[in-house]
This record gives sequence, structure tokens and C-alpha cells, in this order.
Amino acid sequence: MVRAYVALGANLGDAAAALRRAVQAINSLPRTQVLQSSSLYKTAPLDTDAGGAVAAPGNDYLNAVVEVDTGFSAPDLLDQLQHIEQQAGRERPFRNAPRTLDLDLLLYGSGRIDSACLTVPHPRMMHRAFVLVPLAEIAPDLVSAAQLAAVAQQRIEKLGWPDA
Ligand code: PH2
Ligand code: MG
Ligand code: MG
Repeated sequence: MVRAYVALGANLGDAAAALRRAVQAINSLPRTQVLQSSSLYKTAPLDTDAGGAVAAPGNDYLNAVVEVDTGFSAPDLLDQLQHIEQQAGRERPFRNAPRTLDLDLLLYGSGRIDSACLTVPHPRMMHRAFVLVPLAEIAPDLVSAAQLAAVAQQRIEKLGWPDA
């Protein structure tokens, strides 16, 4: 089994319900358990593609991070995550389009992967408060104070998970 971290995000439709269902779907995958889930966070939509972070159009996101133990290889886990995105009605009309559900594989053990369809650690995670803050909540040893300080100007608000 490998310890992996998955970022969840949504800013279309009932985002809290989509994230809750996604956590349940990940936990229901074969040979996979969700060990920890961060709080839910409301975050400013950002474009971090160019390395920094600039405001992006669209509604605020809800974001969270989960820690899992999985028997899947990293590419197979990615396939499973993409299947869960599709089940949630994910469409990709353009890059960074608003989405019903986005599941990004952040870390896969201590693995480094650089293939055509998967890069781990996630190449943009260190620029994103919406990833680093929830990750630090459940895995404080994986995020340094300096990394958090570097994204401290990005708007992020901790929320509880709403009642189901
Ligand atoms: N995801 C993106 C681009 N911008 N902004 C926020 N706040 N949260 C996200 O999950 C997010 C984003 C690309 O996947
Ligand atoms: Mg993403
Ligand atoms: Mg994605």
C-alpha cells in the first residue's frame, strides 16, 4: 500500500455535495482507504499555470485534500480519479474551466513521476494556497512554514463540512 494525497475542487453546482460524494467514492475504490480528510475551504479562483497566482474568472471554489492508502499504481489511481470526475459530470471545454469536480493526484508516496499524462509531485501545488493549506492541516510535516508564507496572500477561508 502507498500513502497518497489527492486534492479535490469544484466551483459549479453543489460543490460541497460533489466533494463529499467524491471522498466517499475514493474510499469505496478497491484496495483504497481514505485515512484523513481536511476541512472544506472556500477559495478564490486562481490561475497558477504560469508559476505565480493570478485571479481567474468564475465563482469561488470549494477545496479539500484527502490522505489515502492505496494498492493502485499511480497511473491506475489517476484513471480511477478521472472516472469519478466523469461520474460527477466533469466537462473540459477549455483549460481551467469551471468544474463540477476536479481530483488531482498531489503526492504518491515519495514517488517522482514525469510521464505524458501524470506528473507527481503535482507541478503547481506549491503555488496554491488551496492545496497547501488543507494539506498542511492533515499532513503538517509535508508543508513548510516558508511554503505557506509564500501563498499567504491568496484568499482562503476554512469551512466546516455541511451536514449531509
Ligand atoms: N483549480 C484550478 C485552477 N484554479 N482555483 C481554486 N481556488 N481552486 C481550484 O481547485 C482551482 C483553481 C485548476 O485545476
Ligand atoms: Mg486541478
Ligand atoms: Mg485536474
